[in-house]
Amino acid sequence: MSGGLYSTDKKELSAELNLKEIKPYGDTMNDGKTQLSFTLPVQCGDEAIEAAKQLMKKMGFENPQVVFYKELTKGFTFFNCYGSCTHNIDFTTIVVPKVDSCIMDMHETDEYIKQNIGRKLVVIGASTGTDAHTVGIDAIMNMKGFAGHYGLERYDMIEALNMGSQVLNEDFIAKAIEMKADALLVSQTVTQKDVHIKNLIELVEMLEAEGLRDKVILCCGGPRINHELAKELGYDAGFGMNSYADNVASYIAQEFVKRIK
Ligand code: B12
Repeated sequence: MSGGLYSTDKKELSAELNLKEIKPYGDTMNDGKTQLSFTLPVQCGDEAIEAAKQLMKKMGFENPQVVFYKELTKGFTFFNCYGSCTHNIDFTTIVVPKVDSCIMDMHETDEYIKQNIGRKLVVIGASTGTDAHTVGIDAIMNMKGFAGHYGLERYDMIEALNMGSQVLNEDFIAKAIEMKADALLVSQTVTQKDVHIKNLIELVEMLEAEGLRDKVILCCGGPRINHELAKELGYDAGFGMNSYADNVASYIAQEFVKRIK
């Protein structure tokens, strides 16, 4: 039977969705409802709340509401706010550069390396520079892995070394030379004042100076890294949030095979 209540609702909802003009969804299509939080460097009070609302209007939110506020410390107020976004995006024109490989699981990648390369690939990873965050690189490399995805140390056909955090670029390169690394994995979490950009570029320049850049597959990753940025900085591939060992292992194996062919 067609035209029941459920199918009518569905039809109405899909009729309202216009991919050329998408905006945030709260409980009704196109309502623009958004939650955001920020801190203003002003004394907590009514004037601070009014300032937050006026700022939201300038950001393009209708009906701005402060639903929570708290003094962080003297002279600083934190806000949680709701508002309706007045802007929209043409989703049909979005193009995002992506790592060009097909994602395989651990067993498939091991088998692929056995069949197509015939030896273990040597992969070294580190969180470099002043960055002390280890959880990201551990998620990719540690034997137990992350979110149900085994890390590179568990792969039969990958010899993986995780150097940990705050590894200087020169020490990273020295280890790469010593172990004859096929791939280098850099993790960067802190992006304040673009420290990651400086550090990532420095590594590329140092590898070039050593004549090593073309001899390794160079990848970076982290919560604020994406493939486009990685390419811009001179890396072969970049991996962001929700990436796993499967993604990077598949890429390295397939890229290695491309290069030897
Ligand atoms: C835990 C933590 C810490 C711990 C780290 C402990 C440790 N052993 O790692 C400690 C307390 C040391 C710490 C310190 C600091 N932290 Co901190 N920290 C965090 C926190 C809460 C979680 C990070 C985390 O573990 N995520 C979980 C992992 C699994 O996710 P991930 O890193 O994104 O990794 C995934 C992907 O990105 C990807 N990936 C990551 N790396 C790589 C690499 C490759 C090759 C590949 C393929 C993929 C990949 O794969 C992973 C799995 O999907 C975040 C906030 C948050 N909720 O994210 C802040 C956060 C990262 N920290 C922050 C800051 C500012 C700091 C400090 C500067 C604070 C300070 N003023 O001292 C210091 C920095 C010290 C330093 N020199 O680096 C900020 C960074 C802001 C920014 N944009 O720069 C955050 C976002 C908090 C915030 N909202 O302000 N921190």
